Amino acid sequence: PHPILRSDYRPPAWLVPAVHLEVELDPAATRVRARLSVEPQGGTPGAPLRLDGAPGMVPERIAVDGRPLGAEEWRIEGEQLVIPLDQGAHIVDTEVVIAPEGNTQLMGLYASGGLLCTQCEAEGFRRITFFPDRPDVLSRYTVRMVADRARYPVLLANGDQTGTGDMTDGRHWAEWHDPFPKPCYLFAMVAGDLKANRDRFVTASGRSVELGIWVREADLPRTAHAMAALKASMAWDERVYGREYDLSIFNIVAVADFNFGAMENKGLNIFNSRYILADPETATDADYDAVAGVVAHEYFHNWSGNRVTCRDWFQLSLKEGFTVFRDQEFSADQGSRAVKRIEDVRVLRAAQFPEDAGPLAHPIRPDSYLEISNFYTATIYNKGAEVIRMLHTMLGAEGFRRGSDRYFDENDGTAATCEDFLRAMETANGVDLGGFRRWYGQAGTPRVRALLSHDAASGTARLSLAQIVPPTPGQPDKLPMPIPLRLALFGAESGRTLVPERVHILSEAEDSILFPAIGERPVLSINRGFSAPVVIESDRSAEDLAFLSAHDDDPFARFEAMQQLMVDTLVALIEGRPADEAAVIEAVRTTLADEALDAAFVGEAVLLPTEAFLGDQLAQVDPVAIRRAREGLRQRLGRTLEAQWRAAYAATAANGFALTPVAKGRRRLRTVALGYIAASGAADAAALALAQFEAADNMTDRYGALGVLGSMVAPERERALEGFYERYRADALVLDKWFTVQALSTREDTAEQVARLARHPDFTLANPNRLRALVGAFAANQHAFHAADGSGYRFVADMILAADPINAQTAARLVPPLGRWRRFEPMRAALMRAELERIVATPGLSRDVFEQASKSLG
Ligand code: DPP
Ligand code: ZN
Repeated sequence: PHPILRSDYRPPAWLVPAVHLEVELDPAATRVRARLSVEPQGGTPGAPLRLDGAPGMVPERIAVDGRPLGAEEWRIEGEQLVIPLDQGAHIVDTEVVIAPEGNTQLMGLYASGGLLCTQCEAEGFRRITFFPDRPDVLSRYTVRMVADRARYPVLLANGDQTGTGDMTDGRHWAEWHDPFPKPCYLFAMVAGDLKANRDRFVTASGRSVELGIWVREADLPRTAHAMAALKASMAWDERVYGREYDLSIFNIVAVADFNFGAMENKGLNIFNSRYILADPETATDADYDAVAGVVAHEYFHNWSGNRVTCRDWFQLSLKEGFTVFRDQEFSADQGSRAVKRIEDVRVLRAAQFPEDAGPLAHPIRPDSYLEISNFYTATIYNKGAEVIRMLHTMLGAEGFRRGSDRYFDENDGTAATCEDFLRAMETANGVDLGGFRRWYGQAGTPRVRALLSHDAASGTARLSLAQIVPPTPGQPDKLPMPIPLRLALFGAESGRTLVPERVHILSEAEDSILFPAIGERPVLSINRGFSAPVVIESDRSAEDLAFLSAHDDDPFARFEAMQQLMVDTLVALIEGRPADEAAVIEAVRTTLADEALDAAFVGEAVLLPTEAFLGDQLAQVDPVAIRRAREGLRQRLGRTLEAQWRAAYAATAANGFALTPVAKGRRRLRTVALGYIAASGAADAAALALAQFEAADNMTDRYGALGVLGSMVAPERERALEGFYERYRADALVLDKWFTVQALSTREDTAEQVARLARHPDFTLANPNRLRALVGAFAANQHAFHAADGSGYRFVADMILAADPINAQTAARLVPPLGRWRRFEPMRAALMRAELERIVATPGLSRDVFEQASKSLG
């Protein structure tokens, strides 16, 4: 396969201002008649019309301007239909027959449960009909859907419904028209037996919008939270960005089989049901938050993605990074800003930092790809959001808003680039973001060394800063990047603020700041609020970190100081150096005792860094040594502070379910405390966990207890797992949790259990949620996946190869854990590498898996 290069971008030779589709829906044979109005774009005379198609797709009929074409008047080249055309506008008709029920890749038109639905981003539309499948071809769509009335009573597409009617043969039809020109990746269509939770939203200018969340009838009671989140998102985008919704209908459909989390199709979002359905019995607090976050994300795309779309897929972060930033801020405004920031940074560190440090590292605006589906990454999304956040930090909220207004004004209705976004920010604010552009082109997580020295005699302090952007594949040498660092100084003795927070932009490789009038020894608080996606290397002592964890006035910085203290201690333990365990234990004790802190924050702050994150801090990963050190410290934290954990556990006892931030925080801390009580080895831990499991009136407490039990060797564990299965076996989303909790277990027999679960009648490779719930979770289990005999690697590789022919996109997303082989000690590295080699050597591999596995070997 040939790489697609960003530098090869050329504007399309032909535009398609209007599309008429007539779709006769049938699971086995759906007939699609497409009528494209095409016109040449200036400056490319003589180029034939090229329409993308899918492997094996053949047109049953082609006509130009009403005249059927003979076989010699068109050709298939690769997967493209090529039609030579005279200059000037034409009407091109094609007709194909496709089979949605055989479509296991879940791209294009496919069947899920009893539904027929579509997923077109990035390149799914070409599986539905021949079309220039690229985001810079924008068209107005009219769609006539025809289907069996009994089986598919509801027919939905983008825009407004313009007509419906019955046929004489038991079928019915519906016609939809979307007045907004859009790229084909935003096309959507759904047919099925669905019921709607209906509501209404009146926009700032007084237009009424009909809202519908469409699900199976039995799921209707689980849609209230998504609906509330949708209305809150619509109001938030008006208030914070001045963006109003623009159609009279906004529909969401939940489907059980979906590659992404959700999809922002114009006026008809299609969701993975796990990001719509929520009730206390089946969804955890984290699930509730994820539902609201994803509903907001997809809604916000209506402006950042749909009204202004991407010129080409190299610009993906233009819409994704910006929209993730928007949904993060929305969620921060709905609950605890500090806890949201902690969660987002956790995700960045768990998913993006390793990507940036490995063989698949790429800048947020990549330069090449084999398969675009592989680029829906933590880098494009989460680092992309951090890059936007840095702009927000540097320009201030008002300056950022001026820039975003300008961006939307200038680019509305067009397919834009990251450069267009940056230029709008520049002109609106009269600033030069020249150097900042390097964040778009350079991969790798910058490391910032920050050393603070104090001269008591002169009463001055000096902060020396130095940055290094590490080499990444294809990018051996990097230039320094502008790094906005929020920082402050506190007095080590007095606890006073010596230098209030300021933003310092480290633009050069090295820099220093002189602080006058610093009488007492200062303690440095830096990268507060995680103002830049970098790694800070400082020489702050355990004492100073403990001080910050108790006294910093930025809650994120307090969390960060505690994490750093824990990391320093654990890395020392892993490397066999003297470690200050007592400092960690006392800092945790102080945090638990601080009554000014809310429970949600405490629950986050007292957690030890994950085994994976610890591995990322080491020159070479030895999972056994990491686990031994971490479990040892966890046990000592559990034992030494057992009374405090029990007190926290008692103080957060559930009494009546509420979704308020306070109630959520208490549930969070409760399960964290339960985990430490279990870690202490207390004899009653399993009984306590089972009691929580059985008494729970909500999934957060129940699943929290199950998570603790999952790693125990106790009869209570089996009882809880069996009870959970019996209670929820009919609910796919909850059953996913049952698979996950076993795949994440730290027990010695996890590998065997997971192998058995892969043969369980409820396991299937065909459902992406289920595949991720078992295999994705297992690959994140640092103990079982990294078993010394390589059995974990073999299992994951086997699953990738088994899933690849069914769903290449989802299979490819399981490859990166194996791709981290270079980071591991030689024995494991060789075993991981061998599995990647076995994958690459397999005949008939998809482009998706081939790209991920071959790049991982490189
Ligand atoms: N549907 C995916 C998302 O919203 C891709 N656009 O991020
Ligand atoms: Zn998105």
